[in-house]
Amino acid sequence: MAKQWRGVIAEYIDRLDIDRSAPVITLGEGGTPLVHAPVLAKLFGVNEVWLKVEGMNPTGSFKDRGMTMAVSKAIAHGARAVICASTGNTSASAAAYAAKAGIKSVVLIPEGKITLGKLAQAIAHKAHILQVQGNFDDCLVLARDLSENYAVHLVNSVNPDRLEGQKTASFEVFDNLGFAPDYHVMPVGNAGNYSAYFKGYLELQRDGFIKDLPKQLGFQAEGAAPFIAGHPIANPETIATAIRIGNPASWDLAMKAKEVSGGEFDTVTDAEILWMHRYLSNEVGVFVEPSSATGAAGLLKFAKLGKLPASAKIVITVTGHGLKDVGWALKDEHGEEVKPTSCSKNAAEVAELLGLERNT
Ligand code: AN7
Repeated sequence: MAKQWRGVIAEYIDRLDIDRSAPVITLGEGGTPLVHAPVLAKLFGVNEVWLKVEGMNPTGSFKDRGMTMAVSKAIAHGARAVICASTGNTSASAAAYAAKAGIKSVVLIPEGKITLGKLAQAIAHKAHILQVQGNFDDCLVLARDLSENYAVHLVNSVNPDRLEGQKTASFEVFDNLGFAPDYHVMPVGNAGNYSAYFKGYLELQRDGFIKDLPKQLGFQAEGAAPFIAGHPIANPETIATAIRIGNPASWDLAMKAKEVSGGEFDTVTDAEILWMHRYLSNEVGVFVEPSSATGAAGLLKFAKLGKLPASAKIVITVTGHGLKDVGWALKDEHGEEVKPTSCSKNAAEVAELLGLERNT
């Protein structure tokens, strides 16, 4: 019988801050594909590129790695309910893991600003959903307030259990490649994931597996780029709703990760994000939600600026699945709705329509 991947807690129990005897709430998260992408290496003019495809997690985003830890620990602490603020993916994940654990989930989402796919997930996993009249940052303030004063356990990435679980992605990259990349690139919202990868790589270095840390490049959408502004933003705006965040929760951790790794933060425009979103699905075969294309879009910007050495080996984390936000995929590059062509049931007519040559 083939062995099944057991989820990040069982796979990395020796390297995680959790008791061996603790309850484990898992949906089999982690073990995601590292897809070799020579097409991108050529586009960026570098040696090698791989995509860490985090949309292949159980709820379709990287959040599951942290949620298995956060919900397992919540159960160990006797929690009967979890709460989170979310731009969509955290809420989908929290709702699923709470369902698996048999406890209640409460999710606070910015009114009208999460994708239908993510909302459907929270509904499907029977979350108690509240649309807050405000943005993600307002939702997080409210979630923190409620968890400090009421019997509900916070599972946003300000909870260190989340980052502890998410660091396993660095372990997998090293386990798959046998080395650490020169650069690790990703989108940045709250910078929880950026900080978690750093934690993972730092532990790999401490334990003697790698010599140098990957330089971590983090990209934000131009209209929601507090790290580039150098201060929180009051009204973040971008089509990449997952990263529509103005006051990142992991500010200090991320600044340290950037400095110690020799990394950088920069911005990309919504148009650059949408271009790369299409390119990844058209040319690489990997369908991601727009926000997840932000890292690769930023790398193209860096390539054009001549900032990437030709010898570079690069891993890009694509954070969430394309099916979460299908609206952008259903439009062409001019913004026109794409409709499949109608046809008859006649083979000769269809062959002509397709321009197929007859077999000789
Ligand atoms: C697809 O779900 O913040 O920098 O509430 O869903 O760790 O915040 C999502 C963030 C990147 C940014 N890509 O990660 C939420 C939420 C996707 C995301 C990010 C998010 P962080």
